[in-house]
Amino acid sequence: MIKDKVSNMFCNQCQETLRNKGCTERGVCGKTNDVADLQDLLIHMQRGISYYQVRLREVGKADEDADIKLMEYLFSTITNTNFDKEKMLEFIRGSIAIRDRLKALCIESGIELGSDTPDHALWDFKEEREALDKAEKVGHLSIEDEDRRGLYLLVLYSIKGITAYLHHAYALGFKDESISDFMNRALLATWDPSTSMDDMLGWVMRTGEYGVITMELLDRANTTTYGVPTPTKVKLGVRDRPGILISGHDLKDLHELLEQTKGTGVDVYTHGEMLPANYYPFFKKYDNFIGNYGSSWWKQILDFDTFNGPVILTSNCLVPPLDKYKERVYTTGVVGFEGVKYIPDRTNGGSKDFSAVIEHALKCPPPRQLEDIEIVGGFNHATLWGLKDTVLDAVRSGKIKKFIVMAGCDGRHKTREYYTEFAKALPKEAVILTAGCAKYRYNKDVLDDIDGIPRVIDAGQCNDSYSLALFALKLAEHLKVNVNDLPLAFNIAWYEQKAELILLALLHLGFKNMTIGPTLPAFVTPNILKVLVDKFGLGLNSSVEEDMQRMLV
Ligand code: SF4
Ligand code: SF3
Repeated sequence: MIKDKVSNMFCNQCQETLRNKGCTERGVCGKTNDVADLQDLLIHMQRGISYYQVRLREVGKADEDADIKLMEYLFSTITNTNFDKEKMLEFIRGSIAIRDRLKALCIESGIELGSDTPDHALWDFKEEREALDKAEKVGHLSIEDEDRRGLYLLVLYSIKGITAYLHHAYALGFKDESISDFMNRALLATWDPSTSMDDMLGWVMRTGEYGVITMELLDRANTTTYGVPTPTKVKLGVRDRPGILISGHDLKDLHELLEQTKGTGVDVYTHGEMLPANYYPFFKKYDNFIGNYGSSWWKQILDFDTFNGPVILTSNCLVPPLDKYKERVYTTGVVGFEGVKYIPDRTNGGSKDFSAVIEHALKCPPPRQLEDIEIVGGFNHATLWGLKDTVLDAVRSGKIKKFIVMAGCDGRHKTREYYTEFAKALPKEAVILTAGCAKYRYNKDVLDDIDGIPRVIDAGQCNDSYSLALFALKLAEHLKVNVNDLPLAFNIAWYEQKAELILLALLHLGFKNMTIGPTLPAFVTPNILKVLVDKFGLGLNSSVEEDMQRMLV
C-alpha cells in the first residue's frame, strides 16, 4: 500500500476504492484530494476532543455538545456524505474550539493533565495551507505497521458507522452516553502505538459490541417514535402532481417534511435507503406520502433526472450531482456538496424549514413514471417474531429449506450483478432476508411468496440488519440450538463504513461462516484476514454456482 508521491490523499475506506487498494488522485466517489486530506485531519481533531472528554467523563463533567459534534464530524466523513472543502475546514475549526473549551473545563475542574500532552490535544492553525500540510502527517499512513494500521482502520471506519446511527437516534431524542465514551476511548487507544496488538483486536471486537448497542438504540428510537414496521406493499408508480424526493436514512427529516407538505398539493416519495419509511405505521397517515421512486443510491444520476422535482439528501449516499438536476438538489444534516443548497439544522427545539423545497416543487412538473409495481417490506424483529409459527411450519414441511441473509449495501460496479444472479438462481425453497440498499439488486425480480411469506423479507434500512440478527438469535434460543445450526447462510454485500460496523456487530453476536463481497476491504491485511478466517470462518464470495452449492447444504 504505497501512497502516490504526486498526491496527498490516500483513502481506502469503501468497497469501490481504486483497484481495491486506495484512491490517490481523486476518489472514485468524486471526493477531492483536499477534502480527503482534511477529513484525515478532522479525524485527528476528534482524538483531541476525546483526550479531554475522557478525563471530564471520569469526574462526571463530560460535555454533551462535544459528544454530539464528534458524532456529526465523523459522520460527515462517511463515503458519499460530505464533499465540501469549506465545510471540512469549518468542522476542523469547530473541533479545535470544542477541544479548547474542554481543556479549559479540565483545568477549571482541577483535572491533572500531565506534561506529555499529545499533538491532537494541542495543534492549531491559521491558514488553510497549514491544515493541508498537517493533514498529510496525521492520516492513517503514518502508522507504519500494516497490521496495526489495518486494525486501527477497522475500528475507525466502524466507529464512523456508529456515529451515523447514533446521530439518527439522537435526532429522535434517544441517547446513550456510554457509546460516546466508548468512541472516545477507542479513538485514543487505537492511535496509541503502545497499545498491544492483542488489545487492538480487543478494540475491534468491542466496536462490534457497541455496534449492536447503537443499532438497538436506533431500533428503539425509530419504533417508539414511528411504530413497529409491519408488512407493507409499497407503490413504485407516481401521481400527476409535483413531488419531493427524499433520500438517506433520517426519519425525523421525513417526518418534518410530511408535516410541512400537508395540504400544499406536493407529494412526497422516498428514494434509496428512505424506502423503509413506508413500512412505519406513523407515516401511513399522510395522504401525500406516495411510495418509493427509483432504486438504490448510485442510480440517482438517472432517478433524480427523471423525477423532475426537488430532491433532499438527509444522509449518505450522495453522488456528485449532474448539472442537469443540480439546482434541484438540497442537502441537510451532515451532507454537503459545494454549490448545492443546504437546509439548516433545527434550532431551539424547532423543526427544519423545508418551505424553500416545497416552493421549488410547486414550480416543477410531476415525476416521470419509471415503473408501476409494488414491493413488500416491513419485517421488523417484532413483526418477524409474530410470524415465527408460520415460518417454523414452512420449515418443518420443507416448503422453506434455507434462509439467506443478503443484507448490506449496493454499489455501482459490474461485479454486483452477482447478487441479482444469485437471488434469481435461488431455488423456490430459499428465502432471502435483507436490509439496506443491497435489496435493490433483486427486490423487483423476486416477487413470489411461500404461504404468504415473501421470498424477499425486507427488514428495512441497513441498521435494521439488527432485526434480522435478533430474530435469528431468538429463534435459536426458542429451538434450543446454536444460532449457527439454523438453516441460515450469509451472503452479505458491503460498500461503506456502516456495513463494516454491521459485520463487526454480527461477529460480536456469534454468527460464523459468513460470506462477504464483492471484495474484501482493502485495509484488511493477510494477517488480519487469517484471524477473521480462523476465528470466524469469514469468507469471500466467488461464483454464483459455487456459493450456491456451499450455502444450500
Ligand atoms: Fe475512494 Fe471510497 Fe475513499 Fe471515495 S470513500 S475516496 S471511493 S475509498
Ligand atoms: Fe446504501 Fe449508501 Fe450502504 Fe444504509 S445508501 S446501505 S450504501
